[in-house]
Amino acid sequence: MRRILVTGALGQIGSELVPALRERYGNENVVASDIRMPTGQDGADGPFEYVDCQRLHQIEVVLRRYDIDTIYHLAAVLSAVAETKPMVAWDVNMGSVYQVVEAARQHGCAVFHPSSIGAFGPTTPRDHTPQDTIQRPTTMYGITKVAAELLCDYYASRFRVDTRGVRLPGLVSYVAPPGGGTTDYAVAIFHEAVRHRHYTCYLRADSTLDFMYMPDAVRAMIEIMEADPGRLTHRNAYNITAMSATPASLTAAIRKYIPDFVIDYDIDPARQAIADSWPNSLDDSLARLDWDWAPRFDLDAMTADMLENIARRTKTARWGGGGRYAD
Ligand code: NAD
Ligand code: AKB
Repeated sequence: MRRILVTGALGQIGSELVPALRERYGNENVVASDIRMPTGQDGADGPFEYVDCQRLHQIEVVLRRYDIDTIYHLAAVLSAVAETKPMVAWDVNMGSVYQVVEAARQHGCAVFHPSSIGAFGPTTPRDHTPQDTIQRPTTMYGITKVAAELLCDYYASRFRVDTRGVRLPGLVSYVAPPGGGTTDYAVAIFHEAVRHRHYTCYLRADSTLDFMYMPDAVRAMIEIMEADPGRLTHRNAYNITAMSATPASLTAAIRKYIPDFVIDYDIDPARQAIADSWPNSLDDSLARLDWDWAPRFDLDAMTADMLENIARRTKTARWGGGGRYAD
């Protein structure tokens, strides 16, 4: 049975990954941690620890206290916020991943690290972006993601730390709000469609990016850590994707359920520039070959599930300002 520490556990991914890990490995075997403290029911079904993962000692205390063997390292600053605070993003993203792999080396832990489509840049082939290709990102977020991919590979080859990871596309979910990324519109559009039948989008109608529904992403993060290491031709940063979408195609999918939904556009040049530097679609064939990765939700299935769940919760739901959406 694994004993797992999740860093940055109160964010968009951790809010769904922690319950999934607890269901699979047992509540007491999954320690959630963050630099924010849980509110309401967050983390109530298992251990929670304050861990600033820029501080090696704080990580080590928890690894020892709970006899941890696997770290899911989610703490980070996302792309849009990183462009407004590049030095903070460098410190948090690089400082935390370095302390985590170093703690893992000293304590014999495996590490999951989520990279991103943000690890690519404007000179990367945009369509069916290959697994191994040009990575010259033009954002601070992307720079930290490429460096972290390399650092995790280094710790795997140099110190035999079992580091594994995927390059996630924009994630769509209804449980927790996204944490300041370029792809956040693809979450907000569903909430605004249900509540107001109207959304003002900060990206152009034709901005094409890869997306994935959170249940698929959570499953991918568990499956890669359980994959047969003998089959893995890469340690880190497997391309994975579920769909390529635009604000216009999301709008069309939503209108099948909410025909009077209206979208208009007020372009944010900063986030548009980031989106324009990222691929249109990833080639995830190596993940499919090496560890049988396959998404279950396409655009229509995700849209139906998002709208149904948001409608169910919407009477008192609100943007949580960093917490969960309230039921
Ligand atoms: P998020 O912003 O929602 O959550 C990040 C969490 O990290 C927050 O709860 C924050 O309080 C915490 N944190 C920040 N600094 C910390 C520190 N020093 N120590 C401990 N905790 C700290 O992010 P997310 O969407 O859950 O993303 C998690 C990871 O997945 C990140 O590495 C992100 O780059 C990656 N990723 C996310 C997406 C996506 O669409 N959500 C896509 C690609 C990659
Ligand atoms: C962001 O937009 O920053 C994230 C990501 C794709 O890495 N959602």
